[in-house]
Amino acid sequence: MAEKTKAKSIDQASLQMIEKASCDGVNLSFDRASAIKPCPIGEVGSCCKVCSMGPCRVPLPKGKAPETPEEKRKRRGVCGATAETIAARNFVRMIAAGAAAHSDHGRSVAELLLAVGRGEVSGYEIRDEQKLLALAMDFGVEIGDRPIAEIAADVAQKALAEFGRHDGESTFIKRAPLKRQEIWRKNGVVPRGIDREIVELMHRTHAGVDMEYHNIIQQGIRASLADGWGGSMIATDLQDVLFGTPSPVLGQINLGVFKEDEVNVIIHGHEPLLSEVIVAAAADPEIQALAKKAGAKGINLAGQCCTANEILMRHGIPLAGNFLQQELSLVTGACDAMVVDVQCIMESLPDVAQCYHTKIITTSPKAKITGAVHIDFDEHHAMERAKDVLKLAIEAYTHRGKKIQIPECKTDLVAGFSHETINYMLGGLFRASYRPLNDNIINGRIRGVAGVVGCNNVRVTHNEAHVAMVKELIKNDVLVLQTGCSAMASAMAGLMVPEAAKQYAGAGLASVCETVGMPPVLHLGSCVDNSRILVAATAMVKDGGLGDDVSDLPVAGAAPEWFSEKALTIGQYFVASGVFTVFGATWPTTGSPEVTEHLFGGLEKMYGAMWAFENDPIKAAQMMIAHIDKKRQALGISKARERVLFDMAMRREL
Ligand code: SF4
Ligand code: MSK
Repeated sequence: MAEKTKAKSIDQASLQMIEKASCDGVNLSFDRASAIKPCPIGEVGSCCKVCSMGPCRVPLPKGKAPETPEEKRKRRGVCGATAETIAARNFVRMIAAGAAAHSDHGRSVAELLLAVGRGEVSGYEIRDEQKLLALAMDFGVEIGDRPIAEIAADVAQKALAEFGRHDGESTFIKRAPLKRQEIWRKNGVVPRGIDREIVELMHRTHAGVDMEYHNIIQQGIRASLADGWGGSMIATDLQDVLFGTPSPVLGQINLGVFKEDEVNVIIHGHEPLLSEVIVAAAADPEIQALAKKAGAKGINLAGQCCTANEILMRHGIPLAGNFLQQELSLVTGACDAMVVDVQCIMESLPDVAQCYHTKIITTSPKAKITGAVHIDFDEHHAMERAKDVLKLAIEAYTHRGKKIQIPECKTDLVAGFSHETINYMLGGLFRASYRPLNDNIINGRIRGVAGVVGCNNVRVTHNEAHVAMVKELIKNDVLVLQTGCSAMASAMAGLMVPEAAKQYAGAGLASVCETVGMPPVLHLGSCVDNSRILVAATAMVKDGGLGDDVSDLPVAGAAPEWFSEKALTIGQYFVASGVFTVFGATWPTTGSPEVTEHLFGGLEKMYGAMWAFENDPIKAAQMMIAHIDKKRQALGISKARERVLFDMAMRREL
């Protein structure tokens, strides 16, 4: 295999398919990335195109630093906007787009819950009544002896009202530690309605409105919190109510999950509304009979990107792979249909599919692609639509060509570590709590906790940074929590099975994992499920012994291969929630040293946490570990000590 090809991914199955694509004459994102170099001015946030007098480019002068005050004074757009304003505006507009995507996902789930509560749809039910009742209490919905459907409808309406809340404070803000809430209030960033914060952000970044970069960043933070503690949290909680709160489940990942003798259907995107029904439809006798009539042994469902995480966690459906493997799934020649909903879908899919027999099926009125078949998903006719999708896949199966090559690569993983599962797994049914986790952090067996999340980015080697970073962290006794495509990268590398603890984790972390029977790297779900990490961090604070705010905890966050605006939003709400967060791949504000310095330093004084950038995953992991050690020192737990069991005399003295 050519060295140039090897540099594209660390995953053998992906490399095989990249080679096959080249033989098949298929143009992949990997090829396009070689052909299109990033614009060096746009990449660093120094290009403004928010009005028709531009685009204005305000790059740092090349080759001679530092810039003189006179040069700096002149480095402005036509309207007079400074490089700081332009970089800050670009940065927060990315946050707004990410927050909008997650939150619109949350809104769709709330609308479905309302329809279920009102009895307007079939094929869905309330799967986690306990979680629904807890939400009812959060929202102040009367429980009494009312029917569960009625409570569900009221909860859904309250959730929907969160999006348009005109003033006051977003309801879930109260879930955060009290000290964190005070920090937000002091800084004036407690979000109101999600829609309101995004609209205000877009207003403030219109030409000629907010022109002070600190102030612009503040609104970016407010919008990010509206996502993390609002839209995303609503999505996660209501999905758990409707589809069940995940618990540990064994699954498999990688392109080897395709089956040559079955109709292979990939479900790709983010929202589980349709995919949940497709899972049910695939087992329907009518569909099974049609598949057999077409000569297949059955229907083989697999997921891609975060829809994959959703159906894996709840049904054990295998994962074909992460973001950069979506085109590669088609290159196997064995993908009969790829059905997509929203987010992280490549527009090139119909073009790649033309080389094979694959049907690309869009399902959301919000996300159509030229060249794809569109079957409008409507929850009122969910089962019919799901069957329509599968019938198209069965039809496509009969047109399979000869270009089939399924890599023999698939890896086991255990997923489904929701906050509730971690609570139960560590504390037990009758004493569910984070106490054992906190105790193990205090006694030093676990050094700290890291949330490693986010995407793939074709500008860096596929999966390499995720896997290197996670291995470095667990080797140093840091328990890793993961979501999204990052979780899939670790799963492909075999880090998400309990046996990985012995092979890869430090002695302390390995001993805890072996006792509990858990992997050293926990899969918490999809992109919106980063809200589970916020809840877990808060539970650690509330259980005591590790300070009184998230910023006191020995925890850190990272997205080493991010590409999506959603990842930036997640990073920003991590930071604003008190979590030191390191990004890799690229950083979008370096065109303004002042804005970058504010994000990488100034925010620490305001929020007790800041951003950092480091492209080397080992160095980035070391930065996270250094931060964890700093927090351990501040907590007075930097020296490992065994837990002392108090006898009665010691208790009395205490
Ligand atoms: Fe140029 Fe100002 Fe218009 Fe931006 S808003 S494109 S800096 S004139
Ligand atoms: S799918 S946002 S590429 S993690 Fe959630 Fe993966 Fe990033 Fe999309």
